[in-house]
Amino acid sequence: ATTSTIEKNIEISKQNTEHFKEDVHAGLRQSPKYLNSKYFYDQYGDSLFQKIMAMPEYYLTRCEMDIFKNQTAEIASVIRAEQTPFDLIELGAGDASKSIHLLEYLKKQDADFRYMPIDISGNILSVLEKKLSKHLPDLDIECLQGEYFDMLYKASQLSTRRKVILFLGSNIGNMEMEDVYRFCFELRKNLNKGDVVMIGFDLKKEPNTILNAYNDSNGVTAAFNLNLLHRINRELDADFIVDQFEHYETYDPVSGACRSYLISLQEQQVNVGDQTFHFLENEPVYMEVSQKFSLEDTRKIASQSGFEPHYNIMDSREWFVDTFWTA
Ligand code: AVI
Repeated sequence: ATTSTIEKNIEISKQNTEHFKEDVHAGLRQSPKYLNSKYFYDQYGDSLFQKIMAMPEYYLTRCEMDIFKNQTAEIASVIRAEQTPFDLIELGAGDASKSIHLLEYLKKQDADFRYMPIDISGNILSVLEKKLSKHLPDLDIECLQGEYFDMLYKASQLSTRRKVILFLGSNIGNMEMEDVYRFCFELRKNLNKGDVVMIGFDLKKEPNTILNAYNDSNGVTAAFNLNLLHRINRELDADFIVDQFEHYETYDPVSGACRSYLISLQEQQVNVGDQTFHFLENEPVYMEVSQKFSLEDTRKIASQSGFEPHYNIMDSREWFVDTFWTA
């Protein structure tokens, strides 16, 4: 890398840290206190999430894997209904463990496409790029690190081909319901008529099955939440005593919201950079929502944001749906 790219990267990393600090400060001033789960994914957070995906309780990955492994031809025929070249853009690609089956299939079919994974984590993107260059050396790939809409805009500047957007793993569930609507509306605005989106939604089901997926007995999900406090300590010069917080999970079968909290086990003060926050004993810090949906919810979200619901593919137990909407 040249001196100017190194300087540019240092500048970007400084700006990211500044945003992170502003978000943490603002969140801890709110009532209830709040930390945004998009910051879970530093290097250790990525590895904990990989562990979560491999847990027997975390059924989501296996459900969507079932769809990607066993209904690949169906997925390909929906996204290739129009036989024109396309950009396959994956929002929050992670290690692409599911979409890799689709990529393989499309390559075998000799489909004309470029794969553009977008992720907030530069760490996971470099892992992904290495994995794909080994596994699918002929794949045309362009990794984009950053926020979804910034990178979607960048993707549009790089090419004018038809877009197929993948947003898998019920990542959409990590938004509050009103943000889900706002997000889908914004997504539609960034697409052209005929573009396709494929979104994975985790469906409402037996409540304990859902709760257990986020409250595993080995404490991996707890460590995943608590890791954000370690990250804040390291990156924002903070002094959380991590042992003084406990993970607490809830699931409301009416609204479909599964929410995680960290509970302060004692009254305490925490410094984050130049600001001090006061925690009461048993005060919750709201960390994350993992929203569960009905099929009716997904149709409503599509039509209210200007998409045409087109096709649904579910796993064999009907616990998870990948919906296809056209712009
Ligand atoms: C990334 N996201 C879809 C996960 C979920 O299921 O909400 C994040 C997660 N949080 C705890 N376990 C998994």
